Amino acid sequence: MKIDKIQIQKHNDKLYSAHQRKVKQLVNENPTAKRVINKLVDFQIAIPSWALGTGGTRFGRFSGGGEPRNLEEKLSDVGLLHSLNKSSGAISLHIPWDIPTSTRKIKALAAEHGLQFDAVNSNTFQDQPGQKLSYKFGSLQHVNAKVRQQAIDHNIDVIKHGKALGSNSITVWLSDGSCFPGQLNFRKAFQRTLEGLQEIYAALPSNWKMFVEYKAFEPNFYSMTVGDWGQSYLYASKLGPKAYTLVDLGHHLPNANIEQIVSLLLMEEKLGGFHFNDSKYGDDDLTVGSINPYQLFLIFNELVEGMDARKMNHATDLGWMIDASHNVKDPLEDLLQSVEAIKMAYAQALLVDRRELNRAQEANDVAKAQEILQQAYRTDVRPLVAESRLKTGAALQPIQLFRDLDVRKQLIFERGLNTVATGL
Ligand code: LRH
Ligand code: MN
Repeated sequence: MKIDKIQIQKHNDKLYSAHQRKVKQLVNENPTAKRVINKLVDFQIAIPSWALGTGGTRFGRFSGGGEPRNLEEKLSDVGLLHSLNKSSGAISLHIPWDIPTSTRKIKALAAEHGLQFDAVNSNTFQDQPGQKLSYKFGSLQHVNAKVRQQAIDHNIDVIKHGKALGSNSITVWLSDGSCFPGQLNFRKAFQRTLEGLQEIYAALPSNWKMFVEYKAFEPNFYSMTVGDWGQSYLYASKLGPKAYTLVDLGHHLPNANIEQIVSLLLMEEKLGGFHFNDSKYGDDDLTVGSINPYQLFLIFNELVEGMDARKMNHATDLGWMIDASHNVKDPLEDLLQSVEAIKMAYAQALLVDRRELNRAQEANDVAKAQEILQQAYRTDVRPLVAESRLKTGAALQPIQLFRDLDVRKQLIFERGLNTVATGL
């Protein structure tokens, strides 16, 4: 299903005058508003190929119907999101869930939808049909060298798929770890994992990056072999300049100060990118900004401060990706909300008066510092995000147009009620 320019134009025409009034007021009140709008236009967020269907939990899965049945339909769904918000211009594939039938056809289809291929993801957390050796007790950490080699070969294969599609990075998330004390020799597990990552690193094309994603627990519940930012930083530092850490917001222990972690990894030039989502308890993979939008703002506040300190390009120098799973919302509406939340947090962070904040910090004026931060956070930037969409031919209110056009009903009509998308 495609949404054409006419449908978007008609939608925008209805909303234009009210929108214009709000933007004018914001631009009058914020001298940097125009700069913020232009920054938002360039800021693209990659959509995970594994989050276009209904996820579910071990207790149950309640599909909404019309889910993509193959990679072609996944590209079409991400293309649809991109036509609505012109902010989802890339897809992140997961191998083997999304092995292209024809790389040439898939590249052409992606180009047709205006999509790039962001980081490719390997999968050594499941045993595939016909797989020789099991990953039950881990992959790169495994006591059996043959299992480790199988995992190394898989990751090198994933790099090949990514290279053929025009991607330039791989995300390695290892479910490796242990569930009980005594089960694992932590030192050997680390060293074996490092050796495996070094072999994968050696297979990286010169312009590629490797993202080492850490996670505190699940599916192992006593130790994870890449369990926190420190361990990921250790691997990335020992691997070399093409290796970075990847911060999945849901992969921290409760109350971790993620914005401080981000600030330090950025300072160390070892922050590679993000898997954005939100959570209240564990790796809940909920809609970005749905539980703790202030934390998301504080993370972007550190990102803008740290990236400007290193004169980095906000849009291109880090990996901006969503990693979510949908149990009760329409997957596409959920993703539209997540992209919106990320762009709102970025816009608010761009509105922070850095000179005043620095002056307050250097004067230990704690209350003043909070006032400056919250002035930006409490600014309703939605008209600026909408204006950035208007400037790129996208919809002023993507979810409203998604519903007005009955997109889900159309997808169910085209694909049926019981289609199941590969992924989580
Ligand atoms: C692990 C993770 C990882 C993906 C998987 C789908 O929890 O965040 O990034 O490979 O989800
Ligand atoms: Mn993730």
